[in-house]
Amino acid sequence: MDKHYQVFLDYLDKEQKDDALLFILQLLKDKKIALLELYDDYLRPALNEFVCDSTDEDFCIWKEHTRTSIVRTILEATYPYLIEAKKDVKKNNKKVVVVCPSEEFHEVGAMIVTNHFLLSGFDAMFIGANTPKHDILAAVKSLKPDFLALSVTNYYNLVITKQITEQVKAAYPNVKIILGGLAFTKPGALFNIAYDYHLDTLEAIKTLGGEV
Ligand code: B12
Repeated sequence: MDKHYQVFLDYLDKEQKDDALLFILQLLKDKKIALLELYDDYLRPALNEFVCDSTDEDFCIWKEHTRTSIVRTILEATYPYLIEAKKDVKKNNKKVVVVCPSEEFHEVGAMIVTNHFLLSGFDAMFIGANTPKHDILAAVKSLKPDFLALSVTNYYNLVITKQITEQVKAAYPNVKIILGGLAFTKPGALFNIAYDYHLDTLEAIKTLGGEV
């Protein structure tokens, strides 16, 4: 394991929010890591590979919540680096709206994916977690994006996802639908859903950014 990542994990394990944030800011300032490395090699595994070694479920839950909150702070606090990085990105003049449907509270993946879209040349906007169908349709109506990207983690949110995609396709047939997130890794998850792209790697966003 990378030595910097190990230091970062130690801070997270002890819920040392200030140390974790300052450490990451220093790594970025010293160019020891790049922004995409931060997202993919630090923040994502810190959450997805989190193992709680206690048998006390309540203890594990608050630890997971605190860790998520620290990761969110780091994502927001490093946004100025994204603004800088975007200056060197060739724009493709395509707009993408990223959103999580109602009841989908897992938002860190969607936030990171939005930043990947931005760094791949898209004009990208994250609307939020737990967004009702009506509000997603209203956003599509007024923002007129080229793409609607839905981030879904929980399998039980596939039902509402199907409804959203059908209504978007019926009302705005030119809007291309991108699906991504853990829920779509379940076999058969994409069956019967109206979509244009299912992207399962972040590299695929970059490829799409160059093609459209
Ligand atoms: C943090 C977390 C939470 C937090 C979320 C807080 C927040 N503000 O986001 C809280 C505490 C709220 C939470 C709640 C729950 N959680 Co939870 N949670 C997690 C955890 C630990 C990390 C998720 C995360 O943020 N990962 C980091 C991001 C960066 O990774 P990612 O989401 O995978 O996203 C990447 C890719 O999937 C992809 N991607 C994602 N979206 C998109 C979209 C597009 C368009 C594209 C191209 C790509 C893409 O790119 C991303 C970046 O690399 C996972 C563990 C795990 N192994 O996934 C469980 C996990 C996702 N949770 C789970 C469960 C069951 C729940 C609860 C039901 C628990 C409960 N009993 O209360 C609730 C449900 C809440 C709800 N209604 O949504 C299960 C889901 C199982 C399933 N698929 O159904 C997991 C897998 C835990 C487990 N092993 O059982 N959770």
